[in-house]
Amino acid sequence: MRSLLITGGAGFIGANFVHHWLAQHPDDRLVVLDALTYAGNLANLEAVRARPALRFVRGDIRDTGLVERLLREARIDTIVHFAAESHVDRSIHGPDAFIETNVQGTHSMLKAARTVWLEERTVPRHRFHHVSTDEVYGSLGPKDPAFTECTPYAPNSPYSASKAASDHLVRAYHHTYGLATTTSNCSNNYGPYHFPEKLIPLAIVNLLHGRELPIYGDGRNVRDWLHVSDHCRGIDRVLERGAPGEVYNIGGGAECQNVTLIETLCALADAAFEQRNDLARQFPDAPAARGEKSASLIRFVKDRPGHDRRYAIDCAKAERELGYRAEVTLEQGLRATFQWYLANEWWWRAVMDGSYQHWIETHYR
Ligand code: NAD
Ligand code: TDX
Repeated sequence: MRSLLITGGAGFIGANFVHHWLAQHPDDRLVVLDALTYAGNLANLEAVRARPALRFVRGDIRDTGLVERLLREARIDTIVHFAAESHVDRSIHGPDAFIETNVQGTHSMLKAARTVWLEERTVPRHRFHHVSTDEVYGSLGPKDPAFTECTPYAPNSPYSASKAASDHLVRAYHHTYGLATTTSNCSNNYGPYHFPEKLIPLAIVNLLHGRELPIYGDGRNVRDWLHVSDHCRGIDRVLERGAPGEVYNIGGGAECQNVTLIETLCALADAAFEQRNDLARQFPDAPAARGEKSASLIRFVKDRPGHDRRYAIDCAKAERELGYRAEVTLEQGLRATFQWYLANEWWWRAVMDGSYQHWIETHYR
């Protein structure tokens, strides 16, 4: 039985991971530590809130004393570290929070783990798993081979630079102090509970409201899309089979240009409105409610500064050493994600206007 501390467990991937872990490892205990920034929402954990195995603590990963206390109190043996500032556009407008949370916050987590696990020796075995990104490897040309774990780091945005710094700190704590760390660098996730500022959920919510679909630059930038359920399975494999000190790339094997991705979502919306009359009543401002093409909302807008052209992940190492393989195709995943947003309007409305947060704070103080 494991006792896990999951940082950022009220965010998009962290919450999906909490759902995954509770379903796959029902005997384990989980503590979620999350500051509930704009990106963290207890609504993401609503379906599992009553589970006795789950404890939620609102707090900041930079509070090293708090992290140490949690590690001792719950005899945590496994940290899965998701907490971060994660949106590239926000990092361009305000990099400070990215340095504070992603660099200083990760260092605070490492310091606490070193004190409690290596000095106080509270548990016989431990694992610090750090969740990182393929963006640390920089940008690929159209014919370049995909990123491997040996690709040199070349981060281009304040976000990816802060993640790169955190990866180096994790590596250093393994080599210098012997902390049993693993790191995974994954590609662009999508799926349920994805905050509607990132491309896919933003496009879904906008097209349902008849709002423009902004595509940066020429829209030919390529991302390697990974359904969040595959990412969770990948991290699970790293925890079960990964070796301390190692890094694993986790990808979806689904490269796609942004413009193609948006056109696919538009086609899914058009088909859904054609099949279901009720959708026109639920979302009367959507072009598809009037029988018009959702793609009419596409607008090519000013490019993101320093916009990376292409990401692609080579996950041969994870396949070989962990038995990892992405199971969800991009077509299946986009269809399921679109359906999830249709069925969970309460969720995206609540997280966008913060009303769920207010409700939970007044009811569960
Ligand atoms: P997210 O922005 O949805 O969630 C981040 C969570 O961290 C939120 O719940 C937030 O409240 C919490 N948080 C932020 N600052 C905190 C602090 N100082 N203390 C405690 N909690 C804090 O992010 P996500 O998309 O779920 O990403 C999770 C991790 O995965 C991040 O480390 C990110 O860099 C990495 N990643 C994400 C993607 C992706 O496509 N979303 C891809 C590769 C890697
Ligand atoms: O409105 C938009 N229009 C647009 O063209 C937005 C929000 C994005 N884009 C483009 C920029 C990217 O090429 O779409 C692509 C995807 O953008 P994001 O959803 O912002 O993701 P990205 O910048 O690729 O970073 C994501 O994947 C790697 C996550 O946000 C990171 O946390 C992760 O590390």
